[in-house]
Amino acid sequence: MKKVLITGFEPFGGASINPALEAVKMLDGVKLDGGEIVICDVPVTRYEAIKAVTAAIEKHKPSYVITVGQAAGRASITPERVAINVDDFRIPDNGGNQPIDEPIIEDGPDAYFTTLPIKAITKALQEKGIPCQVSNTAGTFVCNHLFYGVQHFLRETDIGHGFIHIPLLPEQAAATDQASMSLETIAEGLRLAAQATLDNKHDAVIGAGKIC
Ligand code: PCA
Repeated sequence: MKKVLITGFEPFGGASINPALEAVKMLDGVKLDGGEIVICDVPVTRYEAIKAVTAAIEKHKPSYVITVGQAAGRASITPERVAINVDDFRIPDNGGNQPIDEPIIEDGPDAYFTTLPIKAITKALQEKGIPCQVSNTAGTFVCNHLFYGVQHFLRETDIGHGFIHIPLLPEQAAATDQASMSLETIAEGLRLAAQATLDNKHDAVIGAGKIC
């Protein structure tokens, strides 16, 4: 039985909740067709985040890893295409770190592409009525940092990994004009993403390009 490790970030920036962690907690032990979900929680702290996920990879020995974080303002679930080798933190992380234009891995490649079938994932969610779009930037904060660091750790393995950003919960967005999505929809979207990952060894050829 293949394991899919799905990880969720803790709250950050003074917030008391992170929908990534809440959704991932709902998926612990969930059975998939041909697999099972295992989870871990991740501190929003430079390098500690990478350490938490690589320790969980060593413990669970998954076939696939899906790292998940909150992206305030996004209206859909967004599988990320690319991680870049730069930390440029607009706010301090939970450890008080605020690097500006520093590499994540000294002498690492400029970028890593996802090794998840993000077009197939996007199609699977859209077909179930869950808003989902490929994203071409994971930002330059701890989410991109984790995405890059885990890709680097897995670079010589056949373990697939990618990052998915999710919207705020309605209660987080209630006093703002930002988009939101219910916890149940986010969790179901992540479950479908894990299933689509197991089902698609090769990604679907579907256009998701953007003109700025
Ligand atoms: N979102 C932040 C870090 C943790 C999280 O859930 C980000 O997008 O970088």
